[in-house]
Amino acid sequence: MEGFVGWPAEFEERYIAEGYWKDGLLGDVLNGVDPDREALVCGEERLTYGELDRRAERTAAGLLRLGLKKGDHVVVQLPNSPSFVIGLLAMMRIGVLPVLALPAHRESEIGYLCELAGARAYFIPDVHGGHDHRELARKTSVEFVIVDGEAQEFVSFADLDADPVPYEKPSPSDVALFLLSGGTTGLPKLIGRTHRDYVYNYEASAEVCGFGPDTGYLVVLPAAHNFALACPGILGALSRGGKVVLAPSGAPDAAFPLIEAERVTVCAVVPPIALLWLDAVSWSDEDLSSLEVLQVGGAKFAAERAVQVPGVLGCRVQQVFGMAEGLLNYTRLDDPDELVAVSQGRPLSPADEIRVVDAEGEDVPSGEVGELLTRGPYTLRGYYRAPAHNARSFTDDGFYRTGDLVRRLASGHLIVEGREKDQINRGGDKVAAEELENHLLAHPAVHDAAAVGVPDPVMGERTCAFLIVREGDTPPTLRELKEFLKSRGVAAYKFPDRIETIDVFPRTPVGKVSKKQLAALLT
Ligand code: J2J
Repeated sequence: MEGFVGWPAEFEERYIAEGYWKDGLLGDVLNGVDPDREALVCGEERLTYGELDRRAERTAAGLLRLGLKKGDHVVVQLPNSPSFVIGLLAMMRIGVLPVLALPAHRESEIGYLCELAGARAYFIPDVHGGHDHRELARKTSVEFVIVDGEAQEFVSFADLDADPVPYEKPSPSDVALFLLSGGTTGLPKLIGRTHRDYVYNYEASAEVCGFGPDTGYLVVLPAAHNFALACPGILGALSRGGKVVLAPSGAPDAAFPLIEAERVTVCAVVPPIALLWLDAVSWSDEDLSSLEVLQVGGAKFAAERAVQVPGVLGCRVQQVFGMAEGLLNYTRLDDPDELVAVSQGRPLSPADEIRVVDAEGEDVPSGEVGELLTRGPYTLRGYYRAPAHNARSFTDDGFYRTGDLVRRLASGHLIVEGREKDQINRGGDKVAAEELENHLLAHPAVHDAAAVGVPDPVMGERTCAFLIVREGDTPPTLRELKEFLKSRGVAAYKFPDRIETIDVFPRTPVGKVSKKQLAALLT
């Protein structure tokens, strides 16, 4: 596929020979499970594996009838709903590639994604969280807009239901879907994941996390996020005959009743949700005793809080340090408590190659902090259509520069110590500083802008925008600035939480804005 960077032949041969890559396809994830078992629960809706399979097959036929074909790209922006799972399975079966946008994305992100991916269709809910996605769709120039709900002038998802037809399946080495990178530069990047690498991603994860037919997996993060989708996530649970329960959010009043009613055994959350749950048990009376494992990842979960989980929530913690780019680290279910509390886990696969390097790219002595570089059977070799960026983000021999600063223990477990990349991790939501700065620079009163993360007890970090205001102009208030970003169609999680005005930016010796010194001004 044009624009996709695959693995060199010698690595492909090795991953196949050593059994990491099999011939599986993502669209076949339900195969082999008893069709009468319960697969998916969302609100009042309950689907067995047989029903889910039929719905996916009929939707696949509907997509083909609409005119979509193998190799087409579709930007998918759906909340946690059966339509997301059905639509995704349908597309994967016929080799139509979903580009997984987040529900919070707006014109700025969606327009860019449609363009970069060359999307033929955009799949949305009618209204979600008070936002009318059809209005957003009218601003794109895709051929087809598919709406789950009231379709207005667009194609209704319900109408995509058609009698199954024969179709040509994709090949295991084909790109199956695109995930979004958290981003460090002006614009987010697309990560092409192939059938065989993503099947390995969820199957190996399901193995390490002990998923099986008795698994009740609660989805509280956006289903489009790698963590909730495939680590082991929805796909991992379905592949093992488990039950997937979709929640609208991680709010305790949404999640706790579902844990009790559906006897949920495992859930993936970001640290702010874990903290919320730790507090909420004292005032909630739901029975959470079915919960066996709380997976926490996306941002660093403090050891002091991790140790509280078993006593307060009555379940184990599993720390997950993952990335849409590939590499996943999990603490193992039988790791000693101490390691589970302090570390962010160790690599999923024996074939994951890890290097911890200094600024010169030399390996640091064991136990010291350095940048994490990685290569492996489910880690990308390049972003889609981004050759200039790829030249910086990968070493010559194909290691991905994660931008994360880690320390490696003798056991192979990693401790995340910080970040080198220009990104703010706002409770697991990633904000590329440069992207935000470019939006801020468009404000008429802003001469220059720098976005930095400020430590926050709940979110881990919040976003502070340092502004140099044009001479004679008054600085915008935080509210005005948010309104401005909203008018530019920027997702709300990227809005600054705070603004500070400053006369000049501190600079590093090479003349770059020193984000470190800026952040230090706030403490
Ligand atoms: C510290 N930083 C972490 C952790 C991710 C599972 C879990 C998370 C993601 C994810 C994911 C961290 N402690 N436990 O895709 O499948 C930061 C790192 C990393 C970046 C990746 C998954 N877990 N991080 O968060 O693509 O900086 O994926 O490089 O959104 O989040 O972000 P993202």
